[in-house]
Amino acid sequence: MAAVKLENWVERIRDPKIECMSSDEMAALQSRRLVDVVNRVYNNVDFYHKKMKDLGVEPGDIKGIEDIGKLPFTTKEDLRDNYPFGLLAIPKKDVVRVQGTSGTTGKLTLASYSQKDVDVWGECVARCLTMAGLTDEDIIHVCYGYGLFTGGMGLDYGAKALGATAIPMSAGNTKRQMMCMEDFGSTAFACTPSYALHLAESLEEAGVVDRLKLKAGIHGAEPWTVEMRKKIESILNINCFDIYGLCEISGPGVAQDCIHHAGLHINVDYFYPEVLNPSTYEACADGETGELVFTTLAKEAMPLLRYRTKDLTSIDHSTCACGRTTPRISKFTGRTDDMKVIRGVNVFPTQVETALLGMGGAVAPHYLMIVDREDNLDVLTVMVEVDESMFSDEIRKLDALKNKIGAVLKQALGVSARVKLVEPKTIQRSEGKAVRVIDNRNLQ
Ligand code: DLL
Repeated sequence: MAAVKLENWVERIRDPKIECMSSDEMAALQSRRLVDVVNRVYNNVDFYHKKMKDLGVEPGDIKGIEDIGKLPFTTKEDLRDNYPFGLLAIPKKDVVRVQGTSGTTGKLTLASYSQKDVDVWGECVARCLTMAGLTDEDIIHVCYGYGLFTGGMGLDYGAKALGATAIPMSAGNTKRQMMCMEDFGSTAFACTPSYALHLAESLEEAGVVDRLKLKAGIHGAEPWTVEMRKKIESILNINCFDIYGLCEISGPGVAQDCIHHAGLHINVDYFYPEVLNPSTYEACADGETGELVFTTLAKEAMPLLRYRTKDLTSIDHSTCACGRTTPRISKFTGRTDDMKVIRGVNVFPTQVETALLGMGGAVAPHYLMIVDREDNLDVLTVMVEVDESMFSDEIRKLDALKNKIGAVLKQALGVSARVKLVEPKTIQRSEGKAVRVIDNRNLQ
């Protein structure tokens, strides 16, 4: 089945009353919800009661969304300090589910949900699936992990709310994924973009792409580039969408891009976004990059005020070509803690991805960055997979390719990198979030 490209796209909006609401009406809704959530956390969560007292803020000081800047921030460390149930705003018996993330840094972060929280989560994901053109007739192959990680359950709840069929594959066993995808006639699949690429290449290698009914891919949980999206789309002849979320705030479905791919629409009736300058905490203007901060407006079990995500993005409040008025955040370049400072230059793995994919097929978009310190100097090595045919080439040609990649990376990153060419499939494929950087400097 051919992908439905922009020119014959039928726009479906699950909840136009909300997703196309005027900014005044939305601000009024957010204000009502903010006043309510502030009262609930002040009265039920010792941590917030104390934080607000310390700042000299009373619930009565918060009259609407314009007062959000008076509220305290919440950090991942605060969640760890109150692990596992210290931030509950409801009796523990009313918690119906917990989800968590181990993340790349430190201990597990746990989030609790009431039944209403689970329903809202499913609704938000259903809005995203609708944004991707899916309906109750679709068969959604979920190869995100089921378990504490929110990917599997989140997509499952979304498919359920939409009335679509969910296939709970969970992660791993690529051969079985391929068989079920073909046999069950899956029309969409959901997994991390790195695994999507691996699965797409495996399907292509097996020569089964033409027998599939796939039309959409729902990918997120890690940063990925436009070039990577186009690569997966072209192998499978589908449309792919970028879904964002984090377990502290709900899970996948906090935001997603529409067919115009002009930023990710945030479900702002439930999650109030601020993009702040990470050093001054001043609000960034539209288009300016800063740290994304969320306040949950309707969560019952574990509401969070001004949660610092450490994710870097910019915001756009203009109405999108799709008709939605919900503000859009730009595709993520990474987290503040993904960024590596190499010889004083800020480097994100997504820059390497863009550079490699821009080389027109000479190299595969599978890469690993290794940062070492030699003689007090940072050294960046980028391992890059080359095509099988290239590998059998003469050394002279390989050297030329290596030099070319080196030059492209230097241009893209602003810092030189050693390039190590490796054979196809040498770099470990991930079934979940890909590990793109190994920083050995922290061990020395
Ligand atoms: O990754 C939730 C999720 C599952 C999102 C499935 C999308 C699909 P956590 O494990 O708590 O939750 O990790 C959250 O992952 O703060 C971002 O740094 C990163 N992240 C999530 N989605 C995207 C995305 C899930 N689309 C952390 N692009 C977040 C870039 C993303 N980074």
